[in-house]
Amino acid sequence: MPLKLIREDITKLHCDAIVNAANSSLLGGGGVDGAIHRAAGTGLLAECRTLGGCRTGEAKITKGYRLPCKFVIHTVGPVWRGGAHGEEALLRSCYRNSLALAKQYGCESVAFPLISSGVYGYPKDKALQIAVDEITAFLLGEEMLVYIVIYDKSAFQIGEKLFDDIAAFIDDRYVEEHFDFRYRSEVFADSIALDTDESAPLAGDTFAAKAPLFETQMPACASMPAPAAAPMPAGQQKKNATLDDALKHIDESFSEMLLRKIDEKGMTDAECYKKANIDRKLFSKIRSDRLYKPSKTTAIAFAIALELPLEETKDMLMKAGFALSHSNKFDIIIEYFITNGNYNVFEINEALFAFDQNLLGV
Ligand code: AR6
Repeated sequence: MPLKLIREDITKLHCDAIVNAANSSLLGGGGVDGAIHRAAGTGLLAECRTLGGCRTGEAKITKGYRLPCKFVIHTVGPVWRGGAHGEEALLRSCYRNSLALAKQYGCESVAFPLISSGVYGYPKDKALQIAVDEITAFLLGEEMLVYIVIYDKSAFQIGEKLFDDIAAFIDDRYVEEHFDFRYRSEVFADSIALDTDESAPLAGDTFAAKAPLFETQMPACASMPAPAAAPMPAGQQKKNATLDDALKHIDESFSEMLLRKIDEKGMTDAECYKKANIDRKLFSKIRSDRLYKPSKTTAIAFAIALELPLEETKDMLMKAGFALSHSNKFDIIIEYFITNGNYNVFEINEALFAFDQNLLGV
């Protein structure tokens, strides 16, 4: 089952367990710990007193009391002391131990705050990376719905370089779409925090130089006998091949195309839906219903899991009745990642989250 990034107060979540970023006394404190104790009431503190504290990197579980969740998993993150004091290993073990406890108690859904990233000072981008790494590694072998809860937007940072690249890519595509430069200011009004320097060269140009070429090259025909008629230009041959291919699959539904592509890529179903951040039940529905109509985010999530190039992604979306356009940020961000050959659905979701867009998967 999938990983979801959400912006919420963790104490409001109706899931089986929420994780508390506690201190080793387990007797409450500030930050998320304070919020959880306040919302749970004194019963939680009374149970915590019986636990004998908790060492850094370890986790203990209690009931949820007045919280909407069944359990609270208390874990103690490391205090950031520059990174050379075993902080990373300790933070990883917070996630591992908490997830192991959630599994042991039969939880189907669990929500994490960004442990150590507040009072304990762990750099937020690193803390997020570790959370995503550990949770996705766990989900490869388990069925659980795991949330990473981002409380305030400023607590969330994707790399500055990535943010700037995507912002520039959006800028470039919007400009392309709206063409007339008089519209640029309106376009910017709709962009989120795109503090682009108008006098700087458009970063889209830089991007074009970096972007990998996706179209497959036709085999060279130098050694073939000279044809009687003038040879078809390579571009035309390529178009015909694509057209032939498209015509062959013209009646295929979204579900059929998905299953065919999974076979062609030599993937198992589970590899595909996990990579797409889609849960097993939804995948089964799509598999068993030839005419299933997925949401746009689901359709794209599968195209990403299958690592389809842009044109095939568009074909697949079309089967579900959607298109990618340049007049919407979500679509442009997807295009950015595909043309950069980055098919990591979790990294894409981090970027979509940073730009306030819907996330891929369920
Ligand atoms: N829901 C979700 N996330 C929250 C909430 C909330 N209600 N409140 C804060 N956060 P912190 P730490 C986020 O400081 O760094 C306590 O005093 C917050 O934005 O709660 O592990 C304990 O007793 C941040 O991103 O935990 C310990 O002494 C994240 O939760 C110490 O702080 C973690 O911030 C633990 O420090």
